[in-house]
Amino acid sequence: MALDADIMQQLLDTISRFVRERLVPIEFQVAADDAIPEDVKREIRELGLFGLSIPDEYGGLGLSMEEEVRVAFELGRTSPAFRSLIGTNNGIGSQGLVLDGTPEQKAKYLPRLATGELISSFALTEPDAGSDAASLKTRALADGDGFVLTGTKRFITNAPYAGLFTVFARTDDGGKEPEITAFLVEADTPGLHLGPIDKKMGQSGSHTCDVIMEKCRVPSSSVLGGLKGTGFKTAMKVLDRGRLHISAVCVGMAERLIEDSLAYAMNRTQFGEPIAQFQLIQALLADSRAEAYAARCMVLETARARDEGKRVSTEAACSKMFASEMVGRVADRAVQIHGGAGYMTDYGIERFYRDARLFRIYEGTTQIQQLVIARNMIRDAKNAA
Ligand code: COS
Repeated sequence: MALDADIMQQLLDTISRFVRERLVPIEFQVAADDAIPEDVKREIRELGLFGLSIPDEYGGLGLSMEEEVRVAFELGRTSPAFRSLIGTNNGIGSQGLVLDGTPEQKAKYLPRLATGELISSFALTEPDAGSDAASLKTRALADGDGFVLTGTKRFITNAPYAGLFTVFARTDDGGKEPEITAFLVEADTPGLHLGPIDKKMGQSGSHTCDVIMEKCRVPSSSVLGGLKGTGFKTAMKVLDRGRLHISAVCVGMAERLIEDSLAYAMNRTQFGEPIAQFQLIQALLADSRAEAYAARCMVLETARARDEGKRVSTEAACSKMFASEMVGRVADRAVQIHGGAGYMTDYGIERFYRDARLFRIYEGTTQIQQLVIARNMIRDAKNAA
């Protein structure tokens, strides 16, 4: 359900001010420490940012998809570490529960996810199952009134502080046709261990690690939605939504980089005038502006269609592909406009350049988005014939 327009505007203004006044000034510190200060985490919790997409009956803000992407535009305007902290509780970590959880499962976990008291992670990827998610090897063997999980999940965002994992595991007999089931697994379940924190190219302050399950016993009540064999579809639906959210973050980052590049170009003087006066610099600015605007329109249009109940798998993949590639080009142009300064760590532009690189990879690579788009086109054409 959508919020009242005035209340929504107030929320956006509050978040925009918080980003500008509290988060942007500590971007360098977060990168240097590879950590978000505890007082800022508390403020993020107090603003209700962990519960943007969690229904209001469970204590969240219950934003519509359009409202959520508008918030993500704002959050995208600073280091992705901040967005990543709340990203799993609003997206891939909670949406399986929101979309397919039983009433008991929702009541048990969603209120604490909405406040940020509990952090959730989405455990799909494995060492040998990334883009080919359905080839996952983690097994869940039925055992009395429960299951025993064994397997390793890789690059799991927020796993180092998660209290709850949505784990995707095979519940079939090991034959060719995989049956994938989603389980809600609490972090303190005996047999669940974490690997060391991964060292990454960018996005400092946001953390991933392996989640290792060795004979990890969970009750039958932990099967998401109480239904075996529906886990893969849950994962795909969650990713459709997540991809749209990430697209909005890409738009926010691009808009921030364009503003920074414009300000730099208007101040930096060469050949006796600000470099913004040179047509070759203007072309870089104009290309970035047009592409960011196109991505913004795609994201909003897709979000509205989803709010109307339409299936937006193709459009979400188009948005993710275009917006993540777009922010890569915008970040590259931002480095170019800043020249030598863009390459130096003191200006922070090179940090965004590294941070942006992940957007083309996680929640489905560009190549997976291409595959989803083309497959859906062919399916729709066959259905129409
Ligand atoms: N919504 C609902 N159901 C969906 C769906 C969606 N968006 N996409 C697929 N499904 C369903 C299909 O309809 C199919 O159901 P049936 O068996 O009833 O026909 C089932 O799921 C299997 O779909 P499909 O045959 O397309 O599966 P594939 O294994 O061939 O490929 C891709 C699926 C490649 C699209 C998938 O593995 C994928 O998205 N990979 C990327 C994973 C990813 O993004 N990882 C990022 C890490 S998590 S942050």
